[in-house]
Amino acid sequence: MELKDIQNDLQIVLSPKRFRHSRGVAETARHLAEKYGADAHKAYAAGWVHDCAKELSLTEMQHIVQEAGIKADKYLLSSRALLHGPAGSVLTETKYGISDRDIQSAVYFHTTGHPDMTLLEKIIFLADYIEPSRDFPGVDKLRKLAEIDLDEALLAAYDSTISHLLDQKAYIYDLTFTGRNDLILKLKEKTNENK
Ligand code: DGI
Ligand code: FE
Ligand code: FE
Repeated sequence: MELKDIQNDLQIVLSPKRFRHSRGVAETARHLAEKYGADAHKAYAAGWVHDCAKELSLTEMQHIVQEAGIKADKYLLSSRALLHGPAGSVLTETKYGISDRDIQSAVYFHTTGHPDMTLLEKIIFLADYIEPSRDFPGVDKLRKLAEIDLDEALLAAYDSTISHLLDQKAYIYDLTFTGRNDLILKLKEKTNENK
């Protein structure tokens, strides 16, 4: 499918607010890709589709991932917040015809991240957080940090998500923790190398 046709479909399946958010993620991701040396076309397309499954029911998401043979644990399978990434990555391929694995994995992991993220995965994770229609305390600081250091901004986004989940007494998925810890170790190594 051409990107224009994908956008037309998203306009139908997403609320106006979510559609605006998706455009914001696409444009922010393209900017970050140009800045940090990732493929800007892939970043733009991944940004558009990253939340394509967000407004499906949990049952629909479960069907999609099970039919695709994705191994999902009970925590992933029981949460729309966690499952819309994996379900969206399936639709990226089956509904929108995007066979690019880098784009698919950026969509798959955009909510939780994971250890050893690719540059494109980091960009989508962060763009999701800071795109122009996002409005939460601290977002401007994060936007500024994203212009200076991608990994430091990613860590701040992880920490803000985790704090928020702690405040809500929510279940925190393993990949959210292990992704954050992996990044902390890598940033410490980077600091030590520069000493
Ligand atoms: O889909 P968006 O709203 O654009 O953003 P997102 O895909 O980052 O999803 C955000 C939601 O996911 C938000 O309500 C926090 C939640 N979330 C992120 N990591 C975890 C999580 N929820 C749980 N329960 N556990 C996590 O580890
Ligand atoms: Fe999302
Ligand atoms: Fe999003």
